[in-house]
Amino acid sequence: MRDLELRRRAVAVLDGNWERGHTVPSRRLYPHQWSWDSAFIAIGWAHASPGRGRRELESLLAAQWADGRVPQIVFNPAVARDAYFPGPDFWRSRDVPGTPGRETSGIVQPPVHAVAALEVHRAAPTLGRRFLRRAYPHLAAQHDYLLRERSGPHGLVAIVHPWESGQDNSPAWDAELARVPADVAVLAAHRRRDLDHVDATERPTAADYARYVEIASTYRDHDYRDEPAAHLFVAVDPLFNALLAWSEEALAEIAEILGEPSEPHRERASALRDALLARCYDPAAGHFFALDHDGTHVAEHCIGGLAPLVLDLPTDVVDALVAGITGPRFALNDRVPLPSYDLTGAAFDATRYWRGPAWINTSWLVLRGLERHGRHAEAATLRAAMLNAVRQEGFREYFDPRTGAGRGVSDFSWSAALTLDLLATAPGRRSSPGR
Ligand code: 9WN
Repeated sequence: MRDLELRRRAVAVLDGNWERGHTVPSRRLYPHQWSWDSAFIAIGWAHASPGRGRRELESLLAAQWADGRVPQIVFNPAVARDAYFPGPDFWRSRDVPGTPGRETSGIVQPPVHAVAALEVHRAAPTLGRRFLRRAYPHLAAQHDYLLRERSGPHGLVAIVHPWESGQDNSPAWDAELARVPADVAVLAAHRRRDLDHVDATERPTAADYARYVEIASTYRDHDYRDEPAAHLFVAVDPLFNALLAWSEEALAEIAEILGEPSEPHRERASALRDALLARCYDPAAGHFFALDHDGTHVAEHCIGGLAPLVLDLPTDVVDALVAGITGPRFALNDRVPLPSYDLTGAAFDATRYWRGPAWINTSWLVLRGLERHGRHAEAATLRAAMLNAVRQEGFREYFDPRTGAGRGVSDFSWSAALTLDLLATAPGRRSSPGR
């Protein structure tokens, strides 16, 4: 399939998923607005309709809570209340003071929105400046919330639910999750709607779901206050922190465009990068590991541990990460994007969600990192793999990391959106924040 036809199909997917002001990740499985999806989707819209890219981010930011958190899900009132589980009746955001008019979930997702806002601006700078002026205080408040309420003694921001990582059932969370009681009877009161759309072997297990529900309802029962008793799960995700640092770099550029002070953002970006290197990087393994609630390394090689490549890093660290990408664990090739988890790892599962399958968004982040560090040969190979996967299988949610077979839902928005970005930008010619 030629590039032009692939582009046409990608735009058609986004068009089909556009829902008056936002884009659903998937019509069937995810019929509302999701936080980090919207950031990736806006990056895609920047190449097809910058106006929609702006609206995508603005509709998400309009659902920001008074404390600054940008919620993981903004529920569409026009969609049946039980179309997705957990839905608005589970999260009960209306019961919490300081929440917006729209119903939302009470947790967050990786903060890559300032990067997206900058890219949307660059696509149409004249109108984009007014957009940046409106978005900037929201994006700054989003980061302030995370740094104020979620940062720990390690200088990194914690996630309090696996869903906050966006890599829901990654083996990085197994040990921390095992501390939460898995009472599958909890699920009897609810109906998992995901299993209506996707084979159970591709989704998290019932035990994992029971724990997800337990963690979320405990947080809800504390009115989503970030106090120790509200959190049954606490972990540090290198991807989440790398994206926060990258977004701080983007905020610095946005501040410069608007004539605001940029130095505080650059300082925060450097402090996060230094803390990632000090606390998550393991020189012997050549990988960034997640931390458990005690700040101990979780020695699992997950794709999130490659995400700090989007930041400035010492050359020896970049060399080690690239060796990991090209070695047996992540096996870079030009047919299938990067696995979400170590192909040689004990917990590897080629089919189940974030325990092996290849996802377009995480490969795209690594691609941006490789480009930042001038690793053009590896970047070109990864770009070829991503394009090959969507050409062969369509805009699937994820792919078998060994065969490339499509998994999860079809017509998945960020797979289409980031394909538009790949097609729009010649390899090695980008200007991400920090370049
Ligand atoms: C829970 C929407 C989201 C993505 C996540 C992905 C999946 C939800 C789910 O879908 O998570 O947020 O129901 O499994 O793991 O990264 O944002 O596409």
